[in-house]
Amino acid sequence: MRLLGVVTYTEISKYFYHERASQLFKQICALDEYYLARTELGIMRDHAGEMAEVLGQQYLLVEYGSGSSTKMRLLLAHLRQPAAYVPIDISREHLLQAALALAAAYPDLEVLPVCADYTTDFELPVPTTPAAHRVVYYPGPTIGNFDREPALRFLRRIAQVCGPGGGLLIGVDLRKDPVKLHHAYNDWEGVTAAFNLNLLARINRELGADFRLDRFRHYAFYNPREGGVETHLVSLANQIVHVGDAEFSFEIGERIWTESSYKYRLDEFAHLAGAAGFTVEQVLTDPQGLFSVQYLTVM
Ligand code: AVI
Repeated sequence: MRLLGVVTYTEISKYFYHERASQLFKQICALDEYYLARTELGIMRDHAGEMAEVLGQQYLLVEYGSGSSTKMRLLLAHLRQPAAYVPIDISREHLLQAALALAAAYPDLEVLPVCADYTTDFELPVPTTPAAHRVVYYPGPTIGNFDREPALRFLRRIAQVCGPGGGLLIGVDLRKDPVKLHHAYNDWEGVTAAFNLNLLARINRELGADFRLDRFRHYAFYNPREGGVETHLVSLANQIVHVGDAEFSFEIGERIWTESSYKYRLDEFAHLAGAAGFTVEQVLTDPQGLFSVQYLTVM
């Protein structure tokens, strides 16, 4: 990424997700072209019983980026008595609302919300009922937003949180027809473009910048060598942009790389998981093999 002098893009693109962008992302998830969200939900609906089976019982269930806990509700209908549920989210208000609603719907479940950035260190609360092991739930295809090395580091970190006997239930988007990927990240209504350009609006607002949004265009493409979709913003003119006191010049056609969405082959992800200290215990996919939900256990 070439933005504010930062050359390499490593961690998950978390600066997208703020107010308007979160609304836009919800709209993306409802798009026909964006197969990911509904395919994952379909897998959860079709296989929640099997998932519940491998997770065991009396575990501390920790969800990373819990948001409104929609997928968790699907799982909870099938799970065998977790010791407690720990939703983790960076948005305090969102987190508390969802935790209260969930606690009301499941009065026997201890809900212990943690407001934190799950990519950094945080402390887990101790449940009233002792837990036999820990299960981290990381739904969605977000692991694909990490570059390879950071993905490995992040999975290693999760393996530590899980600890011995623990596991990770994770969504992983799979390699597929590049045309399908192209449409998923270039929807005809332009919602993904608005989501991407909104990053510049946020920089303007919060960092005192003067990006002109009409001088940049959303540009996403599948890179077969890297096995991922790269999302960029292309400068449509030779221009100078100010961010606070700093000045950045863009040539026409020059790009800001805003996000990567890597897609995995099953063997490739198993290799990555192995390097992070996990064994793949269960892989559930949709009938077309577009997306997977996998259960990994700590080796
Ligand atoms: C959040 N993340 C998994 C999405 C993805 O598919 O990489 C973000 C997104 N970017 C454009 N469309 C959706």
